[in-house]
Amino acid sequence: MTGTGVRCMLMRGGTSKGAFFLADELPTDPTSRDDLLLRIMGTPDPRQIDGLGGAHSVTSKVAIVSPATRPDWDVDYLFLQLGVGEPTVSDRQTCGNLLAGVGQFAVERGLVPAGAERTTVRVRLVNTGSIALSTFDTPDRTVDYTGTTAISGVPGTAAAVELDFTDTEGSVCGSLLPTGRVRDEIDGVAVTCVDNGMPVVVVRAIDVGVTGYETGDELAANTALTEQIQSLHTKAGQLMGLGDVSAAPVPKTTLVAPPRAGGAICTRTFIPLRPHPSIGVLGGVSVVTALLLDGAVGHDLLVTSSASGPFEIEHAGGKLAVGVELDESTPPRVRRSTVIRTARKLFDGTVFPRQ
Ligand code: NQM
Repeated sequence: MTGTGVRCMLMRGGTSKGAFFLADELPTDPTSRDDLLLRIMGTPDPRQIDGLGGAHSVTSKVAIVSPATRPDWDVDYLFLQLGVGEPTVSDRQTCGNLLAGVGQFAVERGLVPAGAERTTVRVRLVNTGSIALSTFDTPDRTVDYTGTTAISGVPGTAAAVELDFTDTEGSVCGSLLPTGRVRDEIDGVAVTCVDNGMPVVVVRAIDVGVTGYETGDELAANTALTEQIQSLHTKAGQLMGLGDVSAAPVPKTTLVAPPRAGGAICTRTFIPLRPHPSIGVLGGVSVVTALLLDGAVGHDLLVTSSASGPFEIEHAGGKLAVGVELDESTPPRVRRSTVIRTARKLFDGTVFPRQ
């Protein structure tokens, strides 16, 4: 396929942007596939100037979609995180933001028929094994991306995409509390390690010497903080059973602080070392799940009037509202998690990879 074009749809999904492919239009061998994707995205040039990537991890993403392997769902979605300055391709996490475009892509490519007004696509997240339902508008049986829903971090409005997750609990690490405890200590700092679809280390901002209200640039400029986050990332990865995570995008670290804009909690997230402009979807769901647990780091900071939300997570770019339904058993179980996103088709055509 080198030198020739590959069919590709560029989509914004939530606050991420990525290249969407049908699996059977890419090489089947993962090594050749990853080599091709690196050249398509322009990695490892930090500017990704010769490819589709946008020089940030939230715009250096790939979704590979294929027909379902079982009748229990409609399509398989494999997410790949491509490095920006490093030639890495990782399948160690999924992405709930790009997921917001998967159902529409499946309809546009003819994998799933559109409903008369609305369509629900059952998507299997190949990276984690869980299933998400994605529901979106299809008036006249065609995908309509236009609408009146605004989400923080994206200018303007678009059609709402409802995402509903089940079986995300422990889907990367094996259990909701992968260390077996609701609270651990790393480098003398109290942390809660959680996995409700995304492995996350929750830390009080004040415990690492910041307020939790800094801008991304201020956090990025704080080299002592970056070193601390790196150490937390590496050691939490071991504690969570993820092994050597030095080149892996997970676990994420989320700093929490009291809300100050009417939300349930204020957050600043690192993916894994660079400040996130907002917060990931499953990252946000995992943080809220942790905060709901008695004894978790930050539990006392959560401001909420309802047991299942929606919980408005304040982040560096605004707010993300998530719903998390827990049952009260011991240990607690997650019934479902929900979030509203928007998505948009940016182009559909042929991409020509760098030689
Ligand atoms: O947590 C960024 C994003 C994500 C992932 C990241 C995501 C999620 O903002 O489900 O969406 O945490 O790497 O898209």
